Amino acid sequence: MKVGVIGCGFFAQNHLAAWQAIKEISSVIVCDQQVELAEAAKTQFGVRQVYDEAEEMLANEDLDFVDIVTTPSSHRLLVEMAARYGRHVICQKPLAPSIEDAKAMVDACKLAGVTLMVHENFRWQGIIQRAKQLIDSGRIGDPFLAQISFRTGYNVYSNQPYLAEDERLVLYDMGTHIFDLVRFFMGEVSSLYAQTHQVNPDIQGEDAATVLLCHAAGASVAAMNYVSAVEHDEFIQIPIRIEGSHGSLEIRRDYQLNVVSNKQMTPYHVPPVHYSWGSSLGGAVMESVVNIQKHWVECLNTGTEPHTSGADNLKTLELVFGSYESAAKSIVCHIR
Ligand code: NAD
Ligand code: 89V
Repeated sequence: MKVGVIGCGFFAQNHLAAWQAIKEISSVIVCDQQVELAEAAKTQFGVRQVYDEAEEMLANEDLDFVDIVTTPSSHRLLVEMAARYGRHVICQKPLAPSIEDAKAMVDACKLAGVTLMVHENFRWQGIIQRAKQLIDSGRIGDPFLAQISFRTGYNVYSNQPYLAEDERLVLYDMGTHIFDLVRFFMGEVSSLYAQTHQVNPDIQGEDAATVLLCHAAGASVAAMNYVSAVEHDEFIQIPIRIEGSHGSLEIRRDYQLNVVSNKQMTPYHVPPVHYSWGSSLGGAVMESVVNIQKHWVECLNTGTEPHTSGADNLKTLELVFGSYESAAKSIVCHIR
């Protein structure tokens, strides 16, 4: 398969390294408005061709799909451009700055008959996949409570300086990951109540948020911040605790996964698959990027809908924007 990668910045390095590791990918073309970044990608990843304009690449290259790794303000333009050229398309999270934009993108891809997947990769970390397998096997019975936290003091602004300028920060950037995990483990959300805070005075948006989410059978508590001062910073690992009718499951730091089933505890150690090129964000990220991109290739080969399709991701984005509404008005936001 031939992929056209649009955006050769910070996170694209992980996408490009992962495409090299996937045998079905025969050719990678790159595009970046900052053409020097595209040229750097050509050198580092053995890319065949370089562009600085997406439309020129789409017009000149017979691509099987496009992989968009730009920041959200350009996502709608680029997704709809790929759809116009009849190209299947992956787009990084957050899909769009509004639910209306996101719905228009999903509709444009459906109308064009192309597949849209959001590169929402946290659920593709090996330890998350293992946890889901154990829960689906019935080891803890029926889940009724999830506690999912992503709290770190890691300087996220060093690799992603735009985050310090975003008026909407942790719910928009991290909530898209956490709410996808909430839905992955607990199902769809009926209502939510959110509170946000700005702790760091040197940024524009909220850097701390706590959200209570209600499901048909239980509740989730999602806590996220980019400002924690803790003894063991677990950055990019996600402490999770799921409680069920017959037991509980807990993901702890150092890739430890403990299951209590009918009062018996079974420990599992689920470290990420190691990839030689690694990722500045840690091994679990690299593993998740390879996994979601392999999933994408399998979906194209079998004609099946990706787990985090554009249509599916609308339900996650509803929780992001619903959380902002809830926090702004101090109300319970009813989702469906
Ligand atoms: P970045 O700013 O480092 O890179 C984006 C690149 O896209 C830039 O080089 C820019 O020149 C280029 N670009 C922008 N618009 C373009 C256009 N119209 N045509 C061609 N090139 C264009 O951003 P980043 O930190 O790599 O983040 C990119 C996306 O990845 C964001 O949406 C971010 O939220 C997401 N991200 C995801 C993860 C994850 O999946 N875990 C981690 C970090 C970032
Ligand atoms: O993973 C991400 O989406 C990044 C983060 C700062 C969390 O690493 O934005």
